[in-house]
Amino acid sequence: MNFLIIALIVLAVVTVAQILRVFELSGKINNQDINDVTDEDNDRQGKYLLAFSFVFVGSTIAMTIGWWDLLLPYASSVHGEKVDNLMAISMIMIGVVFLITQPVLFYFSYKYRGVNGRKATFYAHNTKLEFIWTVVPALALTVLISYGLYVWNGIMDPEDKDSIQVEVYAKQFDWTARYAGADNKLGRANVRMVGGINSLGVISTSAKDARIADIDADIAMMKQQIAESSNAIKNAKREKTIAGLVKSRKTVIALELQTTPADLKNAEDDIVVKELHLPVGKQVQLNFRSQDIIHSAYMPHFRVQMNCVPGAHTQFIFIPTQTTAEMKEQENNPDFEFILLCNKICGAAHYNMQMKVVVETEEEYNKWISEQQTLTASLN
Ligand SMILES: [Cu+2]
Repeated sequence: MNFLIIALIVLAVVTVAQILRVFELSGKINNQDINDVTDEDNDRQGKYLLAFSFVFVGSTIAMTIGWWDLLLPYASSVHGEKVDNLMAISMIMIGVVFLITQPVLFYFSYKYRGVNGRKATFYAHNTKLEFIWTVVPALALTVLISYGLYVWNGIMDPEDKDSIQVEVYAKQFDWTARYAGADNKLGRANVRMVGGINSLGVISTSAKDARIADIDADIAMMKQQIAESSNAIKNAKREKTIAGLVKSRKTVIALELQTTPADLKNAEDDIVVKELHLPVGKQVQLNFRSQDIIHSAYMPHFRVQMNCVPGAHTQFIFIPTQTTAEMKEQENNPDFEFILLCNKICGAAHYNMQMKVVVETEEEYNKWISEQQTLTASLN
């Protein structure tokens, strides 16, 4: 099949070359050079250009109207409205400029299409004109960028309210959320504490005890295997594994020792879940971490996006304004769900790296959170 396709392409190229050759030869017979540009050629090309301008501008307008309903619904967050306004103003300015400049560009190309003997005017310089086309776009861009920075600063530096603290943890290829519990303070975490149920590596005394118990069980198992086996090569490997486990054990103990009693206490009531629940109208601070590579937490309906960087802490503060139930009604779609998805191509299953987000009333949220088990409880 591939061979046939290549053969077909080669044949097509040869055919075109042969046809051109025929034109050239027939031109020679009639004492014409086919490279000469005639007035008919110029006229035809000019009209093609005009026709293309209608297709180009027309299809741009048609696609904008036709795919309008693919745009996101109105923002479901307080700052989202400002982002949408910024976007709308930019798009209106771009649209107006596009609709003026493109038709003019094509029309003049058509109007002054080549005619044998016509000479182009040599117009080298006009200070006034250059001043206008420099100052007008500069002013427009200054206004847009200043407004953009103003909006951005307002979003990144929100009013200081008591935000609900939630951690959003990214790894290939899923999301996990951690709620701060009754104290609204997240405990510290470290990737070296990751193990068993403690998938986020939260540092607490009970997490340490559970991890040490796991490691001790592994060491005991390895030792037993060594005692029962006479395979020297396999046993040497097992000894190496034990050495690694002993090192991990030391690290886990050190991590707990280095954590302040207050931080250890903060971690005890943390709640780890696989679904993000947010109360409507309340300020939320999402704190992002990543276990492996850069991911990006994207919540399109709230106009929220933030990179999740291994070894770094990033955050985003916002206020949701609509519940999932309200959105189902507004969108006339009983299956509507808010969503958090990864917006950095992070590997083979990137497309499926998403988490459901539920926005509900404060009562519903309080009920939900009270039903969740703390990490400490699930470790015991
Ligand atoms: Cu990802």
